[in-house]
Amino acid sequence: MNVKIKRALISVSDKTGVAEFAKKLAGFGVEIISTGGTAKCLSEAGLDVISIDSVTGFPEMMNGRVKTLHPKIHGGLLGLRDNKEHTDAMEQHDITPIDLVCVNLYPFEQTIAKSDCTFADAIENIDIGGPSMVRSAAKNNKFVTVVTDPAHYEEVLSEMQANDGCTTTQLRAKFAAAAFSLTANYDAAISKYLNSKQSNEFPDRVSLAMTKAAELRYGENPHQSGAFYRLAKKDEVSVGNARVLPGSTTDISFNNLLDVNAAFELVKEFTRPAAVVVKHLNPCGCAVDDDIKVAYEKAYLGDVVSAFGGIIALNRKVDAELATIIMESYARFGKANGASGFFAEVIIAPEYDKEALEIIRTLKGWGERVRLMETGPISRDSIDTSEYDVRCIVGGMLLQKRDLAGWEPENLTYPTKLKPTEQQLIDLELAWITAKHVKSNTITLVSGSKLVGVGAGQMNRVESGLIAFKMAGEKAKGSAMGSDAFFPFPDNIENAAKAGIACIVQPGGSKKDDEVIAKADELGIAMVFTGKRHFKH
Ligand code: 93A
Repeated sequence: MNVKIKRALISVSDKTGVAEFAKKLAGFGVEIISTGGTAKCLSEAGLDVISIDSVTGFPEMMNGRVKTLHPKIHGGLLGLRDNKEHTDAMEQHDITPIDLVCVNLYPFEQTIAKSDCTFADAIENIDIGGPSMVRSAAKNNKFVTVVTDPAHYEEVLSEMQANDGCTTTQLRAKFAAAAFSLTANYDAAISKYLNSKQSNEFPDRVSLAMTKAAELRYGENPHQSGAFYRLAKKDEVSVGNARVLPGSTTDISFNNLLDVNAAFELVKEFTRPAAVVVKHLNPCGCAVDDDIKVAYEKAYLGDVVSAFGGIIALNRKVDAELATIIMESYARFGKANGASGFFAEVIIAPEYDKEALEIIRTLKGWGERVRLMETGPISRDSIDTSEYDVRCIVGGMLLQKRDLAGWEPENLTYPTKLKPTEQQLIDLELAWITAKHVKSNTITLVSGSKLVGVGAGQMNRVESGLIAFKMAGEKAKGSAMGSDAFFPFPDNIENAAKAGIACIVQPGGSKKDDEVIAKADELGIAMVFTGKRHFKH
């Protein structure tokens, strides 16, 4: 059935070619209704336009959110011209049929593609009235022609030309199908965008339902006061499942708790017997071995000077023998340096033997003062993956998912000519894991499954390297070096070669990787890329 176009509604965002189209429609005697911006464009082109508000009897309102959403419009689009009830209703409510709708929608996808698009911009560019008219017209395509694309203008006009100002059933059906595809795709883009904003990884609101567990001696410094709050309703001081042993001193400080957290987090990484010594949030000793006693000695000897006043973490039970070794290691250092007050601040272990406790607590000087913390079994599996990493800044706090990445052999790549040996890979693993737990910029050096050098918290990586090499001294020779992030320049590799480093593990990904690799090749250093970075701020 051919339908004569007598009245058209034109409302377009993309105004390309619309004035010429409207002029030609007017040439067929078509009356044109139009919305604000489109009406202006058409009037300026010399056309007579009926404004939308004169049809609806309402002004365009709410910044244009409501302009065409009205029964005078949708009745004119949806009313069946061959249904008496419909035509009676149209007559009764003074609704004039609209035979053609020409609409293109607010540019939602173009808007969200802009780099400076805000959420509010995106929402404002969700077209409601346009798709409603398009759907009404497309539903009623038996009588109404829906034009949703400037590319369709010519096709409509040539049909009208050929059919005395009418469109054919086939054309209307074809355009109706195109119209529903358009609105379906439009809604899909909106839903995709809105769903992408629905991150349920992070809570919208963080309520600090924390309980004061203890007031601490002081904060980071004696002129600051400090307290410990914990999430659960327990009035004991603990770090995760590391709790201060009953009978041990509870006089644990603000800085102790920070260091305990750091030491405990590192020792959890290992399956083999491992020992860690932490000072000022960074490990100064860390070693693995088949025997926990040997691991402890190695960790302690890695940096005897820094171990003084440190936090010791072990992932195996402390028995009488291990307790004796720990006590003696500190006594040795004390004697050698004429220190009377030699001590470690805290020991953290899964469990203590009765005899071990006896030995520690009866040691005069610091045995009675050291804080003992017991954790229960320690392993990578005991890491609570659901916890957030929370950091406070003035006036707010930052939440992130914890850095759970470990040593991932399947993700390693070997870019240098020289490949690491089996033994070197074992040391590279330890260099990488310890680097993860050192404040950035980080360089770690490992030799014989023992941390021998650490460059921590420097503002450039070269300086971190120099500190690590100096600290390791002779022990740097033949050692494995870890870097928490890529090398921006090859300078660090040159320094490493001078210090005698044999192999390096780092994430890779620098613009200058090629130069870094070439330098390692030139200097005979084997390098491994992990593909992941471990910044720790
Ligand atoms: O904000 S809307 O969803 N509310 C409406 O009632 C409405 N009617 C048409 N947007 C509406 N439109 C859209 O306005 C059309 O789809 C078209 O994209 C645009 C044309 O506005 P103007 O003629 O003022 O430039």
